[in-house]
Amino acid sequence: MRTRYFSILLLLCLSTGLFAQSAYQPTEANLKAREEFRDNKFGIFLHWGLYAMLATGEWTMTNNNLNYKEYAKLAGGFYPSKFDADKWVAQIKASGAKYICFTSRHHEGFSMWDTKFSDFNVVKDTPFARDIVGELAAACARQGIKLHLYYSHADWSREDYPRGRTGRGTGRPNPKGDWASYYRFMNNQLTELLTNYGPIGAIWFDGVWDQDQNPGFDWQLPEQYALIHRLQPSCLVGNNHHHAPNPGEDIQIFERDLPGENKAGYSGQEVSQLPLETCETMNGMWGYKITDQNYKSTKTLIHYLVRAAGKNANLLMNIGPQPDGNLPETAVRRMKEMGEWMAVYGETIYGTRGGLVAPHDWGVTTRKGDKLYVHILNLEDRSLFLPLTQKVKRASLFKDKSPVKMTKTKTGLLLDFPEVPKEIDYVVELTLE
Ligand code: JFZ
Repeated sequence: MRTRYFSILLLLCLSTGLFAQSAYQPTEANLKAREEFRDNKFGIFLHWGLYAMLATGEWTMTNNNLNYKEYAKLAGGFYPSKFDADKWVAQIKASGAKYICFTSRHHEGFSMWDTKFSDFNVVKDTPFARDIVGELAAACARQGIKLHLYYSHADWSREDYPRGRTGRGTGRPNPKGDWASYYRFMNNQLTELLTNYGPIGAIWFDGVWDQDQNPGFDWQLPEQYALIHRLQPSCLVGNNHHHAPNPGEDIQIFERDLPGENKAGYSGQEVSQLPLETCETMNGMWGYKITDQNYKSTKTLIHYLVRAAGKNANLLMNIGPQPDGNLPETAVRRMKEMGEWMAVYGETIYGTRGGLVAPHDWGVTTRKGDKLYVHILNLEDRSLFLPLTQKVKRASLFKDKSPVKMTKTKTGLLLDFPEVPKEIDYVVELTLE
């Protein structure tokens, strides 16, 4: 009887992944890196690869069923003459972002660094012949900003990658691929990235969803994650799989939606206790798209960042660099304007955690030490009620520290303003007792 109970328990544990969960114990260094990640709040995502030359986004290869051997010829013309890693990093730092996440290899399969494990890379296969990841890593180190690396699990060019839901029309023979070979290849590449380029803040995986329709497909993620943590214990593992986090992951990623929301259709998964990050595009596409000038306004971008912070999440805002190596002018301007705002209000964002009042349409709250910052983004009244039961010592306008009238009620706190808040973000600073 006892053994039967035990085996049922064992089965339950195995099936819920409990055992696997307890197998991963993040190191002290990793836990510290997670908190630093939370404190950083804002990163810039860069999608750059051969697809930039086609200027229709990073999915063109599969969307247009481009043959992988034809596609590979793009490399022979890749010469981004304006590329200057230090200039990029300076432009990005001006936004107030604290990290850069760069596509080391996207689904097209082209490696943006000097890899020994595939000739389809920026050094061996292009006239440019410069190690872009290497130059970016050096510039980041020089200018004191963290580098994260996006790494695609899916690959539309490699013959050993088992055929998935996308990239079916790229002409690769052998739909079965050779999983053992592909898995070894990925781990070799990850080892290179985590050995030759200094500290990497995170590996940002994407593409496991490509095998969603192959039941039983095993990505062997736990071993891959363990490899990363062995090489760099403070490197955070994140995976854009659109599910609740797996064991071995250090951050939870959301795509185009804030945690708990699902307008884009990629979310709906539960929100975990891990550090959260949500990625969004500055225009409508991740990779460079020449016809897409539909950039979000600076106000919209700041609101996105503030709302993310209020939900305890980081914002990873994307830019698709041009084929000439420059960042699009509008993106650079938006970053500069966000940075001007952050220079004043960064105190209410960096190092904060989601506040004591739940996010609302009017705005959100962020918290740091004894301060609660009330970010009013969209209010049509001259007063705001906060269902806040903590004792508040003082209320003032963050910008000039002028007092804000507050009235305690039975159920919370009522704030009164001289006029309806009109600013991008009207920040009231509450000092808690
Ligand atoms: C993924 C990538 O495919 C995309 O190119 C970009 O890198 C973004 C940040 O992440 O977005 C997805 C992921 C999954 C699907 C679509 C887009 N999907 O399941 O169809």
